Amino acid sequence: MASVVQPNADHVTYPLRVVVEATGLSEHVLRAWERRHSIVQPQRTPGGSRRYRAREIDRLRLAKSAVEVGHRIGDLAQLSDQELRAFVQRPMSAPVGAVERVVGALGRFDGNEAEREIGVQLSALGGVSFCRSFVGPLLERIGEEWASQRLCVASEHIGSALVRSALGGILRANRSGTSGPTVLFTTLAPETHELGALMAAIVAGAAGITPHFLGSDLPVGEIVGAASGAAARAVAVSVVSNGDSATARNVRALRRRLPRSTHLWVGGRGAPSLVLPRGAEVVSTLEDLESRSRLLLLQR
Ligand code: B12
Repeated sequence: MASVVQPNADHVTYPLRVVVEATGLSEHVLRAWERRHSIVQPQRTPGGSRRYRAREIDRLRLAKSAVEVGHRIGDLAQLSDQELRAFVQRPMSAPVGAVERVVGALGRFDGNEAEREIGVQLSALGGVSFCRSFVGPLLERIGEEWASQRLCVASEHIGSALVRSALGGILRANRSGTSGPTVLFTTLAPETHELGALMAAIVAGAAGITPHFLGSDLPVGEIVGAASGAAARAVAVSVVSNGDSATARNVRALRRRLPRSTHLWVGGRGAPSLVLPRGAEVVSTLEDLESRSRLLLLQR
């Protein structure tokens, strides 16, 4: 991609008008990308007008190209320019084929092939995009195939075990280097679906939180004890099964027993159908969780 402005000249800066022209991004989109995602951080004149360096203009053009091939700006903002370039060459449709290949391999009980494909996607996408763009759709497909009896329970179990292992690896690899506030991730008894909580822990960890993953199916008292012992600023529970009255009861008990200053975040596909007590918040998506995590960092 040829640059329209002088490369490597940080002392030369350009006004917004030039950036709009050079990138093809509207002023509105530019401001949104900066405000919400900090994709670049332009300098300001004493009068408050934005001034962009050449490398920032190039970065914006790269980000625009990546968005045009289907990536989400929220997934791109923290990437280096080199990583952005790799994303431009990797259209988002790739994981669709990959999901089908994994499901096919599971149907043949070919765990090696499924594991190989999962590994390819992890190294291509990186931890956070792997969770969002690949694991989410994969579990959805496995669930559909299982519900319509095209995939048996044994195949589903192979898939769950492989995903569990990949997600655990990401969490372990990211463990060092986090110093942000502690958030616990778990599921309340009798919820045994643990993968959503694990994905949430990874995404929050990447946003600067120190995630503690407690596994699944925990009684309220255990979570309260862990929150106190770990001085957690928030507890995030994943609710996947729909309409389980015990889970709803346990969310209420958990809110009652946690200190008021400890946030209680409830996510997962079953969360919107719960009647939540005051002080418990539905955090619907992994993107919402990123925003909550950043807010928590600011409140330190
Ligand atoms: C893997 C799996 C299992 C595995 C779980 C293994 C494990 N180690 O976790 C096992 C075999 C144990 C299992 C058991 C059961 N399962 Co199951 N399972 C699934 C499957 C395929 C994936 C589940 C999963 O992890 N989803 C979690 C994430 C990926 O999805 P999500 O909830 O939409 O979450 C998204 C966001 O909300 C966010 N998120 C999730 N959690 C959180 C938390 C926070 C804080 C935040 C911010 C965000 C967030 O992340 C996701 C991003 O995409 C689903 C299919 C599906 N589509 O989910 C069925 C599914 C959930 N299971 C189902 C059923 C029926 C069962 C069983 C009742 C089956 C049975 N007869 O025994 C049992 C119940 C177990 C129990 N008591 O809890 C149904 C639930 C239907 C319903 N209406 O409740 C589903 C939907 C399958 C289907 N299509 O019918 N299951």
